[in-house]
Amino acid sequence: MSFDMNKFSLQGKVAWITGASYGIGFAIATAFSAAGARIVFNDITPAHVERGLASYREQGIDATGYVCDVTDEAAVQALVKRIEAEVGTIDILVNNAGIIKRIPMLDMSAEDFRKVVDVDLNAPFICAKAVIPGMMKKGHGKIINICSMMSELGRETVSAYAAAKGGLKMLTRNICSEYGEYNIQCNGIGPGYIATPQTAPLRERQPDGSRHPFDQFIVAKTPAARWGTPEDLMGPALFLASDASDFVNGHVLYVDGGILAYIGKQP
Ligand code: NAP
Ligand code: GCO
Repeated sequence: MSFDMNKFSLQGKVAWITGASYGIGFAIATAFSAAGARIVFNDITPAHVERGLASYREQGIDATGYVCDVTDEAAVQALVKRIEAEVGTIDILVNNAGIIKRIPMLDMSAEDFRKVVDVDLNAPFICAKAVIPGMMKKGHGKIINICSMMSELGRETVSAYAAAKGGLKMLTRNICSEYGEYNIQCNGIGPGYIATPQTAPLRERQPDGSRHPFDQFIVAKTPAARWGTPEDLMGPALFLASDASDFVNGHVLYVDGGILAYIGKQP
């Protein structure tokens, strides 16, 4: 018995990472490019797509960027057809685009709740539904949903986000159940607390120069005793996008420095 390291290669594969102009999606796309994949990404505004293209070029990555709101099913269906015509059939989809609104539930409007669920749960459904037919024709496919610790835990002010990310864990399991027989693997990645623009408000220095209380809380709750970085997600994402994980399906891989396993350091 031997192991072919090429199982970790993405050579010749087309990978679409949604909302990947920066942050976690950009890091995952960078790892996929290093493994040989053709990178496709989208963002809502032309300015962010242009900024993303410039960032990819700085990394030596010839990415293809499109303007598309992932909550718009007609736009997503049209985008997938355009990607298939201009780049190739999508082998790997990473449902990365996401938003959060930190509002106490009693103060949160139903409209705001729906907006978060629309981007964080409905959109992954829309994008997966758009790419699966092409994957079925090719006889293989990888879908990676970017879940969250909030797929498992709640906390104050993130009711919509936790509901969406909990639903995304179950959508991941359902896509596995419904399309596993077509050699399509659908798994999740559950990042812990990662230093990106999305969590910047939780790490802001206080007026007196001290660290944000939530920053101190997270570092005390994490065995790794630090915030994660987008780079921490590169290897786990590459594993789930590669042939090396062909018998892994319906799983959520938590990349959280151990926070979900730890009761927390005594104050
Ligand atoms: P981020 O810095 O806020 O970036 C989110 C990206 O998604 C942005 O490029 C944003 O584009 C894009 N986006 C938002 N709504 C969109 C839409 N309707 N259509 C297309 N693109 C859209 O977030 P991040 O921290 O990198 O997080 C990426 C993913 O990881 C999210 O799903 C998030 O929930 C998840 N996550 C993050 C953490 C963390 O600690 N950071 C932990 C666990 C999970 P614009 O800039 O144009 O708005
Ligand atoms: C928050 C954070 C978290 C992280 C992440 C944790 O307000 O608690 O934004 O939701 O983004 O999802 O896994």
